[in-house]
Amino acid sequence: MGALSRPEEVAPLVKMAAAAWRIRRQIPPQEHWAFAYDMLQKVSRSFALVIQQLGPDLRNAVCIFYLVLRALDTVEDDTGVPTEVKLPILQEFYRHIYNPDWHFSCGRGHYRVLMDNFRHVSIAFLELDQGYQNAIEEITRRMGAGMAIYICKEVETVDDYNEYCHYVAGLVGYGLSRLFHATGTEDLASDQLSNSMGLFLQKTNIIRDYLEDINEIPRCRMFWPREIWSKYADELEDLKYEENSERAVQCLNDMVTNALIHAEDCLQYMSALKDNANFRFCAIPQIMAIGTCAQCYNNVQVFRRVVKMRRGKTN
Ligand code: D9A
Repeated sequence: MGALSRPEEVAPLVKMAAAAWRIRRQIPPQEHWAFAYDMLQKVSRSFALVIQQLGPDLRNAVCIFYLVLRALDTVEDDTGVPTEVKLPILQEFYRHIYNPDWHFSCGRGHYRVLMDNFRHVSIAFLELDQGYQNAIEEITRRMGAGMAIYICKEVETVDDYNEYCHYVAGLVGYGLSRLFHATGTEDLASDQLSNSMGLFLQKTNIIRDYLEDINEIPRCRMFWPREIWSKYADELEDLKYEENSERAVQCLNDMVTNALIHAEDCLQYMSALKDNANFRFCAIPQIMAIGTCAQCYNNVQVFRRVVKMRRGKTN
């Protein structure tokens, strides 16, 4: 319905459907791979299609990397898990991925299905080449340790904000750069540029999700750094009230400007990529993010309803 009222978005949507169909035939036949790709599609919508366009070895490694990260996220996010239970799971997650007998039930919906059937992800992980396994292990270890720090700590300063985003997203950039390099198609990107790829995406999500996060019950954590919002309001919640619209938009613009600091690094990262499939894989989320930044800038609606890019508009 949404797309039909916008004829220019129909062709991209049909292309996406055709791509989805072609790709379904390239998945390894075993049960654990079927589970992995099915899960990927359920938890990541359009991004699953982009992953599946990668070359065969890299695609399997990225699929498992993505699911491992989602599982780690699910543990981090589940406010029903007591901190003393959560911390050791986050810190030791990089060991659990080697053990198909390990499991921990948490999260909701598809995420709970992922956690309850995590053995399939482990079995698939153990089939990856050593170089891929090492990269995924190291990133999972560092991310789990970083998440554990921020379970107990709030994002106060802009430095904290950069550090938190480094743990949950910049490290993903490091990991992917290592996977690309292990495949043999790319030079190893610098840590600085890889980090920026994650920070730009993560900061954009944090900006867009203000309302969703502030209205969450029980409200767990907010990621807008105090050092920025305190210039405009006494409490972060105050930004959502209509009487504070002007200051709210100023604060929003400050946040978007902060995110855009990383855009130049992202362009430099992407311009060094040699393989076209890798380029598309990196560029599509970046295009979504820059589009989201453009949509959010100076837009008070961020504080009223959830601002999302429509799918047909992204292709
Ligand atoms: C990514 Cl393996 C992510 N994150 C994303 C998706 O893109 C990055 C999580 C795991 C992996 C990759 C991504 C893609 C390409 C290159 C990258 C990269 O670095 C070189 O990561 C930095 O958002 C999550 C983090 C930002 C935390 C890293 C894109 C994605 N899009 C969603 C859309 C949405 O609104 O969430 O997942 C989707 O299509 O479902």
